[in-house]
Order: sequence, then C-alpha cells, then structure tokens
Amino acid sequence: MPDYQPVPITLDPIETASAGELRALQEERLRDTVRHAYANSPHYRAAFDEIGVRPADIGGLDDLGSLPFTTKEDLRRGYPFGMFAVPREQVARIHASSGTTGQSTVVGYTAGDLRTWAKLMARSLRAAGARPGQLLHNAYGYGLFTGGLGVHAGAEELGCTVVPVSGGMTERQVRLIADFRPDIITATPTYMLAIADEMERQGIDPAGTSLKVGVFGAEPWTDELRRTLEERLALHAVDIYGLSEVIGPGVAQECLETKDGLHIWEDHFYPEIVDPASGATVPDGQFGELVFTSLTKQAMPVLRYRTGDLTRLLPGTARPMRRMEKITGRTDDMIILRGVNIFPTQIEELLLRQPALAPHFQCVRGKDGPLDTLTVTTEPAAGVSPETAADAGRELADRIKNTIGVTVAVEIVPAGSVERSAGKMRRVVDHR
Ligand code: DLL
Repeated sequence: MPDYQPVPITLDPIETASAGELRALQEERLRDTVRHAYANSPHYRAAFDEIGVRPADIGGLDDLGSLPFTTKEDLRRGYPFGMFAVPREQVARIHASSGTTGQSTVVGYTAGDLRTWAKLMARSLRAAGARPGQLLHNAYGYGLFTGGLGVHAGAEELGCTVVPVSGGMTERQVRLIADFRPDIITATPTYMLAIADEMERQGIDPAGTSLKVGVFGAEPWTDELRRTLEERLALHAVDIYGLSEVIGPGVAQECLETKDGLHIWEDHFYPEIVDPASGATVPDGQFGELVFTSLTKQAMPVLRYRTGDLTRLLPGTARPMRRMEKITGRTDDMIILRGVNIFPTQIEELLLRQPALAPHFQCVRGKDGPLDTLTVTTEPAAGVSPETAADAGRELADRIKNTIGVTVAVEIVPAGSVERSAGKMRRVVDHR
C-alpha cells in the first residue's frame, strides 16, 4: 500500500451532524417525498390506495413500515416512463439497466436530481481520499449505465481533472495511466485486475504506477480482493456502492482512513434491512436485504425499494452516518446446492488464498443426472505450471468442502480463457 495521506478537507456540515439533527432532516424529507410520490406518481397513488394509507399517516421514520415495498418488477411494469413523478419534459437525463436478468429498467433525473447526485458523488470521492486538483482516470462504462457519467459529474464537482476513458480497450487504459499519471482510478474491481494483467503483459510494474487510490464498486468484492489489489497495485482500494433505481454510484462510500464498510449518505437515502423471505424489518446488526427510501429525489422517488443486496447495518465510525458491511451477494446470485447457500464472494475469499491460482473465476452451475452441480472455473496464476495449479485447485475444493460444507469441482482452464468483462463480471453461469 502507498503511504498516501490525503490533505485534510472540509466536510459538508450534515456529514458531521448529530443523530438528532440527521433524524429531524430525514423525517421532514420523508414526509415531503411521500406527499410528492402520492400526488404525482400514479404507481404510488395506486399502491397507497390499495392498502388504505394516506400521506398524512406517515408522520416520521417510525411509520415507514406501513408503506408498501417497491420492487424491480414495479419498475419493469412501468417501462419506460411509468415511474416518473414529474412531466417527462422536466426529466433532464435518463439511464437504464442493461436488462440482462429481464426487461431493462429505466430511471430519470431532474436537473436538481443531477445536482444532488453530483454533490453526493463528490462527497463519496472525497471520503475515498480524492482531492481537488487530482487527476482521476474513470474506467466505469459511459452510457446508459450510471457508473461512467455518475462518477464523472462527481469528480468534476470535487474539482478533479477527469479522464473519461470508459470501460474497455484495456491496452489504451494502460497507456493512458502511464502517460497521464492519474492519482485516482475508478473501475469495477474485476476490471482493475484485467488492467493490472495488461500492465504486466506490457512489461509495466502495476505497483509502480502513479495511482494512489482505487474506488471500486458496481459488483460484490471481498476484503481478500482488496488485499490482492492493494498489494499488486500499491494503492488504497475502497468500496463504492449504488444502484440506478436509487440514484447510481454514490449511495454509500467507504472512507479511506477506516476501510471498514460503506457509510450510507442517509440524508438522501434511508436504509432498512428486511428479512428477504418475510419482508419484516430487522434491527441494525442483523443480516438481510437492503431496502432504500429516497428522501430528496424528484423525477423518480422510490419508497422502500428492495435492492436484492444482502448486508447488515453498522454504526458510524469515520462519519456518524451508519455503515453497511461489504455486500455478501445478491439474492439472485445465491446458489443453493444440496440445501447449502453459496455466494460467489465466499468462493472468491477462498480462491484468493491460493497464490498458484489466478484471481479470475466463474461459478458454473450444471446437472449430473438429477443432481445440481457447481464447477469453479479458474486459471493458473502467471508463471505457474498446470500441474501446480491443479494441486492448488484440489486444495481449493477441499477448503470449500471444509468451510462451506459442499462438494464442488474446480476446473483449471488455460490462462486467459475465463470470461473477462470491462464492467461487471458475470460470476454465475447457469448451464442447467
Ligand atoms: O452498479 C452503480 C454503480 C456504479 C455503483 C459504479 C458503484 C460504482 P446498477 O448497474 O444499477 O448500478 O447495479 C446496481 O450492483 O444492486 C448491487 O447488486 C451491485 N453493486 C453496486 N455497487 C456494489 C458494491 C451500479 N460496492 C447493483 N458492492 C446493486 C457490491 C454492488 N455490489
């Protein structure tokens, strides 16, 4: 890791506000959001009416539980603009999910929403250790995905020099890093690994670049991958979380000085954790599905949006606002194998402890007669013989058996043959 210490900088007053001040603001904003959603969104008016709730019934955060959940299904049904709560003419920008797991979902922002988003992204980058005047290499994809443009606006807002590279063309990414000497890089953690591989291929030492901080997110990643990235690239690796339905990147951010989970910007997004099966709210500290209520969004307010992401809420540390632990996985990426629940992050954690194996892998689901199977496909690490990698693969299978309690196959494929992505890596492949 580098000895980089960002210069001290002034925070937004709300970032250091007392619990009481924060709560008062959240309650006022919640009441406004509920009134706005009921008055202007046909979806929410119908959802409230169906269960007999009126905006006046929501006096504060304690009443949140009486509001209906919002799901991805609701957004799909409203395709394309059915969830907007302002006339389309007032929507300044549209983003959309790729729709790999179903129909794409569309989100919209007023000019005011875009300003809020840029401010929160700037707050996130500042917490990550970025400072005005630094050069930021943005390798999140530009386009309908919120990563590229979201990070871009926040970096400009903070006063950075932004290099809008987008994802892909990895050879060029490496050249630009060498030539422009950025301080900060923003990318998915798996794409950062691919960039590091390309540096090595070009004979550039990944630990010798100008990079000081990597702001990695948009997909689940573990503390083991943090260690791998920090050692290999000699930078600080911090986690950034967000989702388009809520705003995009900049919903929650890990602080450079603590690296202990992500502070949720609760003055704009109110979090709850619910039991994924029953929907009952669980107390802070307990695992479950993350649910968000937007508190300031105008174009597309969301009430109790079910993210499908699994984590737990923890008290504040570097900032008073609560933290969420690194995401374990998504409910739809959970593999149930012979009654045992497995997340790709658990595999990642064990795989990265095998230095003879590359950090690239996929979980391939298959069938053996009536039985479901799981094969972890991975590659030998650079310079490792197939025989040594095969031994490490057998050891990995043993460790998976001993810690997760389930038998999987580990298949070592030639270097470069595990699928790569310039954005979100597809961890689970279903061949059943
Ligand atoms: O991935 C927004 C984003 C861009 C976040 C750049 C961070 C950096 P979506 O494409 O809508 O938005 O995907 C949202 O990605 O529900 C999670 O399942 C996953 N995800 C996002 N950040 C993290 C993270 C962007 N830090 C979905 N850790 C979310 C784990 C994450 N999963």
